[in-house]
Amino acid sequence: MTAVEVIAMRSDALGAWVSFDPIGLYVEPGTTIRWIARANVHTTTAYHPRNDHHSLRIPAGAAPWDSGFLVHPGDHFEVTLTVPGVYDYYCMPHEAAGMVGRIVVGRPDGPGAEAFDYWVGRPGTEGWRPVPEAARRTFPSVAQILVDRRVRPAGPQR
Ligand SMILES: [Cu+2]
Repeated sequence: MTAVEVIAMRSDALGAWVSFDPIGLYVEPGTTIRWIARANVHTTTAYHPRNDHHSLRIPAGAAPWDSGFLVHPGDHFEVTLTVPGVYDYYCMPHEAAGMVGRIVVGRPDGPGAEAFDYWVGRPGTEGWRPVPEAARRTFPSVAQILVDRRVRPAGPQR
């Protein structure tokens, strides 16, 4: 039996507040993650150079994913994460607004555990896009995910 964890893709009525919920999650290797759109239009897209030159923030041996646009409430997308490490991902239309999430699979290591700019100046990273400021502020820390296992986002009433 495969374990399944659900991550909701939320928004307030005006789209001023958008978030993955939970934004931080710990799972064992082999867990299936199911993202479900609840309001607004979202994607779940791995931080990986193959996804529009984003920096690599998933384990080196893991396959990147990109759901494409999930338009209707209830639309969903699944990925099974088998390679241990930290996985950072974003929502394409809302990355600049800070809609990002982090999953720790078994072990808190790999590129997703590095500082956001770890790759700057390294050969082969030309053209990689830095993580936007609002996204940097939104990621829960790996340490918090290891303690809480499931990190809820700050609500729209901030
Ligand atoms: Cu979004």
